[in-house]
Amino acid sequence: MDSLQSLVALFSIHLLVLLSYLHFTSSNKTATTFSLKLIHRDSPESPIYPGPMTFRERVERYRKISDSRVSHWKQINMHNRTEQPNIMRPRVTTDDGYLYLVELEMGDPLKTVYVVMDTGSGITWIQCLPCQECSPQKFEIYDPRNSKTFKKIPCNSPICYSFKCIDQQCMYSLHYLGGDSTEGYAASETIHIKDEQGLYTHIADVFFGCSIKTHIASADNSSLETGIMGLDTNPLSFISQLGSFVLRRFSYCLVNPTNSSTPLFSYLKFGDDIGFIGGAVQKTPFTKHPDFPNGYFVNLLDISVDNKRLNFPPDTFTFKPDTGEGGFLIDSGTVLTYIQDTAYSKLEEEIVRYFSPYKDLVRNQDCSPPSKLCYDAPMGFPLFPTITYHFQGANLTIAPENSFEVDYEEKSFILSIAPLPRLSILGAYQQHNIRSIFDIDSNVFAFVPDDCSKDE
Ligand SMILES: *[C@@H]1O[C@H](CO)[C@@H](O)[C@H](O)[C@H]1NC(C)=O
Ligand SMILES: *[C@@H]1O[C@H](CO)[C@@H](O)[C@H](O)[C@H]1NC(C)=O
Ligand SMILES: *[C@@H]1O[C@H](CO)[C@@H](O)[C@H](O)[C@H]1NC(C)=O
Ligand SMILES: *[C@@H]1O[C@H](CO)[C@@H](O)[C@H](O)[C@H]1NC(C)=O
Ligand SMILES: CC(=O)N[C@H]1CO[C@H](CO)[C@@H](O)[C@@H]1O
Repeated sequence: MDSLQSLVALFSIHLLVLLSYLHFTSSNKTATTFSLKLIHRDSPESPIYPGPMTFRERVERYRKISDSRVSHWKQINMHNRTEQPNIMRPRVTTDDGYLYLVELEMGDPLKTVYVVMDTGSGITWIQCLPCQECSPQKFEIYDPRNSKTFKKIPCNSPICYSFKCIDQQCMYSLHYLGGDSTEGYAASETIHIKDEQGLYTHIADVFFGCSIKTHIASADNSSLETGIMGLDTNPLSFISQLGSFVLRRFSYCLVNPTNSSTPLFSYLKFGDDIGFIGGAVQKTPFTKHPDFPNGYFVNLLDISVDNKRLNFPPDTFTFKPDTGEGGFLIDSGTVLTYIQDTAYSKLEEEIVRYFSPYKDLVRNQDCSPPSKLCYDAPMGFPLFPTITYHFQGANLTIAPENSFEVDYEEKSFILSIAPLPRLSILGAYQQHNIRSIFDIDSNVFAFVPDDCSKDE
């Protein structure tokens, strides 16, 4: 990690140089604000829409995704790694991977690409033609030879300080934990962002990785993303590049994909476009995790079930350098919430205690993994508890439908929280219908309940 940290320091020094490299052109709209359409991968709007699914099929799919995504966390001891990935991130997968796609228009002539929104990684990349080794993808691979605004990053550019110069070409290479990887040219393109009136803001020279060698173990022809939009605090991430133009602030509101009556898209918003400054917004500072210096960690102090505090010792979730344990990550790319196993059992016990008076509930030992707690319940059982995360200076109360996945057909429900060694992660399922705001300059994570299906 030392080398990664010094890399970050190096990046920071060159950040000002980097920012002056970007320029916005827009005469009709201020460039300090914009939104991109955010589409759930299973939405009819999604280019990889798998077709209609029953509630059970959806839930099973999310569990499969979630479990494989974090399975890599379980295998590693942060302080005794044999793998040396430069990204501490579960694998980049297709089916086993991410959930929310960002629709991005780029190049001249303009092309639409879909990238996965990932608050847990930094560098944005897409596959480019001609590939040496392309991973199969359902829609057209980006061909930079057809774009007038595509540029390769020269080796003497500050951006290239962190990459390698090979045959006078600036080449990036990212190795994800779990073995997946992407390699290619460091490049830049013009990104076009359309507002509701159809007017475009053009952002020239946005750095991205143009992958010509993509290795994704589980890729197949049917369920395919082109790449990743990295939104962590790495100085080369999408949000860091837009930097002061958008006040280094972005926000999303995740629609609940299990509720098929809602339109399954919302917006990834930057800068002023975040809009509301309501009184109910709560804020907690980001904290640092030395193993993930660019990740969005917050300080979790305690958890309540049905407003009853579990009274965890105050340092339960803080990072402990001696053991490498602790930390609470806000992540858009993991489905379920994971609570470090030492604390998970106490949480589960309290939820079991909450349900114990209801004699018509039957605990089912055969839960869909990775969940450990599920019940058979009579039709219409209405009495689910809220779960509250008590952060430093803020309480995030999760509505019951985001903590318990209820299957009305099967008359059963499952807890959307599972145990994990070492680390805790707030996953996408518990973030449904919450506007989450990442304000890097102010160093705060802010949130407020919202109806994401009404996002505009
Ligand atoms: C580190 O990992 C290696 C190989 O997996 C193992 O042999 C060694 O005992 C481990 N060391 C510690 C301190 O856990
Ligand atoms: C994927 O598509 C390629 C080219 O269209 C084809 O050759 C290959 O057989 C397909 N693979 C599967 C698993 O369908
Ligand atoms: C589905 O969404 C609609 C509209 O937001 C809401 O009224 C309804 O309660 C939701 N249903 C479930 C099962 O969450
Ligand atoms: C969070 O909830 C606790 C009660 O469990 C309360 O004492 C505290 O004031 C709340 N904090 C905020 C910032 O609302
Ligand atoms: C760059 C651009 O789109 N400029 C337009 C701004 O709006 C005026 C009037 O609506 C147009 O005439 C410009 O072409």
